[in-house]
Amino acid sequence: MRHATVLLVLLAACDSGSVSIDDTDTITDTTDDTDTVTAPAFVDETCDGNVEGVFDPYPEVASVYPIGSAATYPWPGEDFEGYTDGQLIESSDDLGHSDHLDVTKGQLDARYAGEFHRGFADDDLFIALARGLDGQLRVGWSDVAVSGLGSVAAWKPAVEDWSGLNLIVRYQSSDDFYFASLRYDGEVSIKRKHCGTVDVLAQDTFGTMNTSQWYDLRFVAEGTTLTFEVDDQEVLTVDDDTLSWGSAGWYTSHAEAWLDAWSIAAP
Ligand SMILES: [Ca+2]
Ligand SMILES: [Ca+2]
Repeated sequence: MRHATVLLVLLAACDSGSVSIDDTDTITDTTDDTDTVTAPAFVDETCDGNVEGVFDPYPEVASVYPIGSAATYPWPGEDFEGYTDGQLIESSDDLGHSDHLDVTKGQLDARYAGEFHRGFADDDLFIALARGLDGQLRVGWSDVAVSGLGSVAAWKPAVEDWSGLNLIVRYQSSDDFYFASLRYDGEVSIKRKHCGTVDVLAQDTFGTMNTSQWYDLRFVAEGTTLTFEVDDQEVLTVDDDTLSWGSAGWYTSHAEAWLDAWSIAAP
């Protein structure tokens, strides 16, 4: 059944404005399972097969990659100071444009706001992952804190309750990662996407999420504990042992979003 579900999600993603990442509860699995799908090499062999179109930054077997804390494998960070106003940093059309990050959905631009130099993303679905390297090999962070400043300038017409600013940890593929969300509906949540299925691990009421307000977001993975902080306050924590390492970064949905001070550090 998983093949069919993933195919539907991928098909949905082909429509402009559709989002394949979040609560796909309403997707009805109507296809049969007789299609033969050739699965690419995939790091998470616990999943029951994977289809083409899944983005996998770790295409070889997991043992190939340097796995460790962000203390062992640092990432230089992105403060958006080194660009001209309007400069393209990367888009998902060309993942080779910037070496230190991968924009796997949408586009990331540098944009000036007066004296401040920020990142800007305004796609319905935007994902950017830090790309840590050890020699030529992509690093997988185990214990890691991803943090950054985010501000929604305006919501897109397709905004949903769950739209908002999100941070990602332990991203092993576009089907396998954790994300923490500060949401349009005033909720905060920590969710797990594994084998293409999204599950809520923790959720609570945060309060109104204002536009044109900067939020200081931090998502920590340490051992099996995931913790989400907003403006230096812990808002959610939960234990889950499904994913133990991966990349980390930003995900925004249905937002014209300003980003800054993107950091990867030890918890
Ligand atoms: Ca890149
Ligand atoms: Ca900056």
